[in-house]
Amino acid sequence: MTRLSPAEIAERIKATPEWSVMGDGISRTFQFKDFAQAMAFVNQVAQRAERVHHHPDILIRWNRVTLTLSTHDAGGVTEKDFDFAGFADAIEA
Ligand code: H2B
Repeated sequence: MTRLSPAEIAERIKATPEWSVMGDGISRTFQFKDFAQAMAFVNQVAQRAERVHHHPDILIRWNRVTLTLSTHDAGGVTEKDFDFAGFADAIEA
């Protein structure tokens, strides 16, 4: 999996407008009703991460969950990260 260039990321992120570039990755903060809802989301993210062997950084702060996605093996953002972002957007909805 090859790392996307900054121009490719800028183009690709238009399809996932809630996400922004953060260092070597892409990041989004999701907000929920309460901690239990936030954890239910995190558990779905964790199951997917194990299934696809792609693991976001996860910051949980009561009803907010920040996911940061990058592909360590590639040293930056790849299509895998955008795939995962799309999945997270879909389960949040
Ligand atoms: N997660 C993320 N975010 N990036 C990776 O490059 C990565 C991973 N590599 N999870 C996976 C595990 C790799 O180490 C295994 C062997 O597939």
